[in-house]
Amino acid sequence: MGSPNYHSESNDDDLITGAVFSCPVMEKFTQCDRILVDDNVEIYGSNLHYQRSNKSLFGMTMQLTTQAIIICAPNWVGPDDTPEGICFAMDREQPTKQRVIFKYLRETLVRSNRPYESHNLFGFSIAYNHRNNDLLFGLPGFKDFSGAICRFDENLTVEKIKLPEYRKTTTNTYSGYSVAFFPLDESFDVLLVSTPKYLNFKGKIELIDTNSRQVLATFMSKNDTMAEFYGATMLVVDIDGDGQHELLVGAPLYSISSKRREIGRVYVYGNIRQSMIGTRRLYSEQIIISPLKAYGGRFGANLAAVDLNLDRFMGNAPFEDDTGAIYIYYGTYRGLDIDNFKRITPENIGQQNQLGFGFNIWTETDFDSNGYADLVIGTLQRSFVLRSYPIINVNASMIFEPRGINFSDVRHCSGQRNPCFLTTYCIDLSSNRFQFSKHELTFNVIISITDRNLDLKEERVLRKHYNQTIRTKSNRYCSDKQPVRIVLKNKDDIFDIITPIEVQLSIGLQSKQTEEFCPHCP
Ligand SMILES: [Ca+2]
Ligand SMILES: [Ca+2]
Repeated sequence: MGSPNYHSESNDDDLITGAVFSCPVMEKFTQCDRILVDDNVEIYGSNLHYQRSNKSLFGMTMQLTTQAIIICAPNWVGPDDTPEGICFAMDREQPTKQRVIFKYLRETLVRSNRPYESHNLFGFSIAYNHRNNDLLFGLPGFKDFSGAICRFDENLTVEKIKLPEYRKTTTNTYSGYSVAFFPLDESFDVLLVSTPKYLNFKGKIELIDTNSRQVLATFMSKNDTMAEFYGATMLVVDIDGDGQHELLVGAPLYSISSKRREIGRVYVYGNIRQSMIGTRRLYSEQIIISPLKAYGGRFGANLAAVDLNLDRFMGNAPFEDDTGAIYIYYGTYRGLDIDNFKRITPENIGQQNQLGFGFNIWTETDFDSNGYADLVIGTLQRSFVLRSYPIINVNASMIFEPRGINFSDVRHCSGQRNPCFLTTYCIDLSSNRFQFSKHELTFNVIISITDRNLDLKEERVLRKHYNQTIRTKSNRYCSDKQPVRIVLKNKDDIFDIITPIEVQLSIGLQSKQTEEFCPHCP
């Protein structure tokens, strides 16, 4: 866990050093160990010795590689008082066993005929390529904040990647604010770099071929707004599972009016590979606007992918309603399902007074080894681990007997004089991982008759709701042995007997048993 504004009270020199903690999530009592970085270690490739600096933002960015944990302090100030940034490669298994401290070599630049050292902000963003063991770093402060990117291979050999020069002034455009690798095919990766303040905050993202140094594609924000900080975040993920990756881009400062400022939106691009052949723009673009449109919510300030239902998926997190919320969208073979999402707020997990829930998300660890990656959700003060369980798809059907209501026919009504009808419902369950025969599920089933007249205090036709708890170890449950009798009011008590009735079946999984729920899945 990174804590970039950590202020150690035992500090002699009273610095905001930042800190990173290693926390055993599955232990009963969580005691986190601080990963300390020794001063005076030689910085790789230089004869300088590392000294910590105030407000270095140590722990702001972290990246796991095959062998190491990379932790960066992008605002670290070196000997010439410029925030150049520095990174640390720790052993993945033993983080306290420090390996290498490295940074981008300082470059002396010239402004108004005077030389100055560039504010690199090295390590502000990181991406990792598993196939080549390459690390990509953003340096958005380089050269008067025009920004730069560089790549390190596993031997820490640096390659500066030249970004295209723009004709207009490029200072303060922040190229490298976010970086990513994009797998073009099975063996070839290209780079994505965002420039969120390009053209006065309009923002753009470039897809760059590192061999030919060519820009293969450019993505830009829509013309309907200014300063939405397009490219603050990027996510490369195969949403529809066709083997080709899609790109998601966060624009968290998107505003629609002065009352709905900084609500945020996310762009989803598909068909990227095809659009690079020829000159025509062929990629598809879809936009998800912050569902709540809450002032200052900053939807899209963070993006993460997790295969929760083992069926392609993406999660997404903003600052919303003061406390924040995360949104989970499901990927289907037809693309992202924009309409059906899950919103999780601190209140949903019994936590009040949190600030910035979703400020950060980690989705790469399955802590309880149940086959499902769990979510670590950061706030401004704490982190929460949300355990993931197998997703069960529910399909329900109902049949009615008789098909129409005859008020004078009370044959099925068990001696009562009220009109009634019988219904049989079936619930079909399916899941990629859940073994129905091994674990009992408890459902609460409610049958009600919805009434569209919301002003009405009492039910129009129904005498009482039907409510039942079902326990099953099967993937199908039917009430056919015991059809449900729905008893209606007497005809004289129903003021509207013409409007057809709608019967609603709601099925809720009882969550009381979460501890036992699929303990050894799969
Ligand atoms: Ca795809
Ligand atoms: Ca898990």
